[in-house]
Amino acid sequence: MAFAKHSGNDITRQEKQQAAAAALRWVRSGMQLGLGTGSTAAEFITLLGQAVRNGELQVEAVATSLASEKLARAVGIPLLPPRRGLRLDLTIDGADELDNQLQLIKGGGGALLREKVVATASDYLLIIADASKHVAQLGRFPLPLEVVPFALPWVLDAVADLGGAPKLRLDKTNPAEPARSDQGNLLVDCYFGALLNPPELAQQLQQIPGIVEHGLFLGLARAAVVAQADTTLVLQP
Ligand code: ABF
Repeated sequence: MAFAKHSGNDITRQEKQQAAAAALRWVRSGMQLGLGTGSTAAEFITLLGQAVRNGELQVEAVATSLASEKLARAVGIPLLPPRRGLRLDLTIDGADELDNQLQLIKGGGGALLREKVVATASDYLLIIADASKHVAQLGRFPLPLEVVPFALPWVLDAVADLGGAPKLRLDKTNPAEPARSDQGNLLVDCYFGALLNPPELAQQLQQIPGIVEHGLFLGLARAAVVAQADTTLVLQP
């Protein structure tokens, strides 16, 4: 009997779906939700849409990217516009890396600015991830920055001075052009290596004018569901 050879991608896809399904159990009708960005968050949005369409859940949501907004509309999730005083009960989002203290690197999908705005407006940020995202120490994944175009040369100098080996992210479909965030800003990926002191690095980056946002999410996530093989690990610092 020939056994289907599971490729790494199949397993990762299964783990993403597993984490997304686990996160759905945290949602209650009446909640105002934040919807994350990336492939794991997309799995969650799709599952949530099914629950909304079949009447299991009544929720409203704010999306963290135009892509997630488009998907949410397509699957029937009612969307909320940002407004003063709006607090979200729960935001479910992915991450590029997460450690045991729930310090995160995010922004590989280019949505770090809206993700951090929505995470900060949320009472509870739940991260969903496949096993490959869970690391002992942040830094294997390059740290994304959102940068105002005018400031780019000076930001590249300042990040290089910090030891960050900055690289301007190019558009995936047209590499002759730089990638753009939903806000039209540029994205820079910084190779610092292992991050020995994420809070200190966050402080240093926040001093550089022209950096709109960085991808270190510290003290924002309350829990994470990490799917590994056929189990889900719930991390709560
Ligand atoms: C998003 O989730 C981004 O911050 C991050 O890059 C991405 C991870 O994407 P995926 O779930 O596709 O691995 O929040």
